[in-house]
Amino acid sequence: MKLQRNQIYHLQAAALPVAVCQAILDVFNEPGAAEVHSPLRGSRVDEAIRRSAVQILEATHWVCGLMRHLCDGANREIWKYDITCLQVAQLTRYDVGGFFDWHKDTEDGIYGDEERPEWRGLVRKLSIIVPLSPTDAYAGGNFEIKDEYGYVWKDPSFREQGTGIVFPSRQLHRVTGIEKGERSSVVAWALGPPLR
Ligand SMILES: O=C(O)CCC(=O)C(=O)O
Repeated sequence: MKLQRNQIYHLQAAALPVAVCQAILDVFNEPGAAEVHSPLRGSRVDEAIRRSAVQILEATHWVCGLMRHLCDGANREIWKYDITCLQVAQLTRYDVGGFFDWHKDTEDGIYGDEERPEWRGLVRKLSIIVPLSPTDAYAGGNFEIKDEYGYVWKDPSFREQGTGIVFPSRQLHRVTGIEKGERSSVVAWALGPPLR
């Protein structure tokens, strides 16, 4: 079967202007150590898997409005998933040695009663990432996506400041180690009813 479009990720060059990237960076003033999450082992800081500083922005934050806009455009073109809401956005800063190893943003788990009412019964469907740092502000720190055949997508556009990158949350992805400088990004997740 031949699919008509690349279903792995959607790219929008200069989705956010440089001034907007800077305005988002200005919001990043309460960084905390990034945690990893797994259904079996819960949430914990584990620097063998992920090393960065993060800050969560609630769904009502203006940054989430922009991320939802990028998500909707990509979703209309490619996946046409039912999306109910944006969960939250997360600002991330990677210093030298910072990275995030291969992971998925969902195991297709459905948010249950222990979660916020607006998330209950929903799953993470799409992840939206925008690199906020200028390309030459860092070395290493490459964002990559792995497909189901193990092929690693290393699109040079993934490094461009302000590019909108949208992909299904169940897709493996990573950020390689920062060798020089600092890289910041904003990530958000779109929730919707489970696929049937
Ligand atoms: O910082 C990035 O570009 C990616 C972050 C990421 O993969 C995540 O938070 O799930």
